[in-house]
Amino acid sequence: MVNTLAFDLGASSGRAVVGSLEGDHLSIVDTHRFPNEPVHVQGHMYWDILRLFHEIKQGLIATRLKGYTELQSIGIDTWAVDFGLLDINGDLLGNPYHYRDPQTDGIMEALLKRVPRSELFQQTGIQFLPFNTIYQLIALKQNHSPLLTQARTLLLIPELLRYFLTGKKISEWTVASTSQLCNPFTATWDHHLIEYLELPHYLFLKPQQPGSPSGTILPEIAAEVGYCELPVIAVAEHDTASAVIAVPAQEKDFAYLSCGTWSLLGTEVAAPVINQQALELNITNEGGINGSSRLLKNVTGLWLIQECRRIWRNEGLIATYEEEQSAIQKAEPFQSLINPDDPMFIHPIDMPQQIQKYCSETNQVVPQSPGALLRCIIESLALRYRFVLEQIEILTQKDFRGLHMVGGGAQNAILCQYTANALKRPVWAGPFEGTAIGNLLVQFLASGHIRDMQHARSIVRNSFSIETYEPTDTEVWEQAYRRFCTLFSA
Ligand code: ADP
Ligand code: LRH
Repeated sequence: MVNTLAFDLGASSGRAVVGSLEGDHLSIVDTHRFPNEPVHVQGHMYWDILRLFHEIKQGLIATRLKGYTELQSIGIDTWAVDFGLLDINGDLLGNPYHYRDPQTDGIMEALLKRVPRSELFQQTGIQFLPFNTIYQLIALKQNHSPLLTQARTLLLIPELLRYFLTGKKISEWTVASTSQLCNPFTATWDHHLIEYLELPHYLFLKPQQPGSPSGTILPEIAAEVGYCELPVIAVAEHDTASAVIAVPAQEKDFAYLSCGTWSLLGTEVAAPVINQQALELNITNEGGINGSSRLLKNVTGLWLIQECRRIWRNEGLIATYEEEQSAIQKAEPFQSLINPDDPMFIHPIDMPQQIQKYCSETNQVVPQSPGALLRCIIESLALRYRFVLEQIEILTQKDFRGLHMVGGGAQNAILCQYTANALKRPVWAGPFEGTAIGNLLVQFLASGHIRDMQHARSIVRNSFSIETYEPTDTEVWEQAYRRFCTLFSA
């Protein structure tokens, strides 16, 4: 039996997960969990990066105390696009901004007046999202931020946390690809684009492929946490890339939905799909393992619910997942629908009020109770998934038999069922810890305990239970879908 450790940090929470591989069976144990709560200061929104690093050290201590004294390696994956800047001494400059920080408001639109959208897509293959690294850097430049003038190195969040552990500055491809500053064919930074934007070219280190060795934890950290000589692997450090690796698909062509704060829906392809249609559909081509591309679309996901929860918690309403599920079931179906990707949902102060505003402005019934609001969100998400899946099918000329759903959101039974209904196809839910499992699998691939991706996915099928949701009520859902498309000319 061989043990490895994954640190998997999503936008809402983080965890340390030990993976034990015995033959073709992988078992996982959570050794530490912690919330990831952004901090608002003077009109800005930051990640609490030092607290997150502290939690990683706590995770190492907790793992050792749970008896895992021998670890073959560790790896870190996190959300994408955000970064830290290091000065000439290798010290972190400032606190990394959260991708929902308002500093990028209007930046993408302004850049697209200077650079044709088609050209930027041709060069990078990345979906136009207002918070991509490219727009964050332009915002810093426009604000004459001393951070940028002082910076010598840019590290994306998983790279930064790995650097804190090892002292080594190494860029990793899957997460670098999300910046919208890379060429997806050469798997490195697009230096022409960087020069054109007058960004300092020396900030960007050549990205390494997932599975690359990245040193060992620093001696002082080893002493603090009680491990020595612990090797660190640059896994597929973008959490979504890790999630895709863990999809338990048997067939070569499959559709997945990585369901957490975001809903990432797409397929794995051998080469980037960059054409007029992909541009019009605003699809992304992020870097995957073994030179593959992740052709997918970012759909605003459970963020909508997380933000309602935050408001309701302060009002003492709805506290558990069970209460949520029962409130949804009691609410009237298809009263009001929203387009989850409307920009007004990126960072509202009060999500329930924002949804009510949206419904009122689109002349629909305004949902009042938490149950009505949740039902409106879940139905709208399921319908949006159908729209995006059909877009991906048009682009790839493929027909998918069903949808693999991984991530925390795959535990939401109503969401899984409604998605199956909307798609008129089965949904296969699980594993729920997809991102952490993908992280562990890359470590076992790097050590040679797993042969290749087919072997990796067969291990996932062999080790974790998958729940199947068959479609029901398809006629009502078909009508709702037609209404959804008319409402948003989606
Ligand atoms: P991220 O990586 O973006 O932080 P996760 O994959 O950890 O997201 O998923 C977290 C989300 O999954 C939660 O916000 C919640 O909405 C949903 N979730 C987790 N467990 C359950 C559950 N038992 N029932 C319903 N939803 C759940
Ligand atoms: C999901 C995710 C997604 C990115 C977003 C910023 O956690 O990494 O793939 O687009 O966060």
